Amino acid sequence: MKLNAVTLAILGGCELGLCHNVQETGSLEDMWGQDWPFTGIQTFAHLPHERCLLNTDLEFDVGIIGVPFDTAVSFRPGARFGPEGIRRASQRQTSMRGFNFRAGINPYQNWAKVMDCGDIPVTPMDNHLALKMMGAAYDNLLGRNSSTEKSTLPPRLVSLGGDHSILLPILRSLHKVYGPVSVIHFDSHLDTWAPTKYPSYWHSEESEFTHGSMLWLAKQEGLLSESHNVHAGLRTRLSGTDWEDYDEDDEVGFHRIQCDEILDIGVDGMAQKILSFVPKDVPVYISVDIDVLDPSAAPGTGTMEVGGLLTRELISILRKLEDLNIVGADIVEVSPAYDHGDITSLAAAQVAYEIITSMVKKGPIESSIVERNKNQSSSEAPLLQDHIERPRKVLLGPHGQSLEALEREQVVFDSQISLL
Ligand SMILES: [Mn+2]
Repeated sequence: MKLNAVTLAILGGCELGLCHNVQETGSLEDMWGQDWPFTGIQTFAHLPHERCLLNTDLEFDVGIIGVPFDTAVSFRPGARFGPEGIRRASQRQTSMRGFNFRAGINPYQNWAKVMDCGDIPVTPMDNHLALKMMGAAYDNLLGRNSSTEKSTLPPRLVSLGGDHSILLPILRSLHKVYGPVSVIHFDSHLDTWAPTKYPSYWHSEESEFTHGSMLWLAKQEGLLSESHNVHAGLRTRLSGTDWEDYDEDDEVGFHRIQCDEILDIGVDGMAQKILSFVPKDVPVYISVDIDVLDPSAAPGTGTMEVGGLLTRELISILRKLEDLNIVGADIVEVSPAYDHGDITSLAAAQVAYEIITSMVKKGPIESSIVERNKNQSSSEAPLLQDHIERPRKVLLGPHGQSLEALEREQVVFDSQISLL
């Protein structure tokens, strides 16, 4: 009888009275290759992990990328720990039990190579440098081929934030591949505020880059579709004494769906309204600020607003958007330090799963859609020469005010403050 090491070990156990009469003949992969949800190094959904930024030859179809950056927030920081929290909360997702009953596919066992690309090691010390690093990282990730031969486009990325400002470098890099994209923005806040809406005597170019101004900045740079962008879930208080914020939001090119509307039109009505603003034949980006959920469902975030969506409602709306050409997505503003029982991170992990499902179910993006989009938009929104470095220019106010006018407004604001 030929004994292998495993059999010998078992026989050894028998001598001690611990024999279970088990004959182990499987390979090491058979015996030890399958993780439980609670074992293993915590990649997103136990997906295979590579540091994609270090291997530009690596090809994949959908990549999860962490962006642990949170130094552009106006209230509570902590979203730099979002990627870590979302990965931890995703551990009960596995390819073995990943069939999405709502969609009818298992996104982890289908045509697409889905992998966890690790994090962008972005600096917390200098936002100008951070913006440059994030842009360079996205250019790196989008500068390669998809794994499938059916696509001539780069892989699609699902970003785990990080605060919402990470959307600016993402849109800059996506613009080079797809032209202006339509943004579906799930958020309780507008995030189209001009930097002047954060008035302060103290100012630098870096201070204009925040988690509430990135969509305004994106508009100035021609990164957004002209009019096929939509906010869903809004319920923020507005500036001043009238609808000025909405007027400015119109100028940035967004349609608005208030969170309260779900009471009247329901989940299906909300989804249909989104689809009425976003054509089926354009590149679409989905950005999910987890604060679109009610604080009872997502307390672990920086700027909570009461009266939000239930997780169930958000998932249902997302599923109804699966026919769109989703070229990228993010889930941002998860701050585990404020979370309770991981419910916010859990919601974020599920949102990522639903979006990955949609990307896989739809199949590779057709290159003809991208070509048409770039040709149509070239006359509307000229490409900037350099999308990594933020243009060093004097930003005008939302109504085109001159710098002098803005300074006069600042003087008025300062005098108001001094009266308080
Ligand atoms: Mn936001």
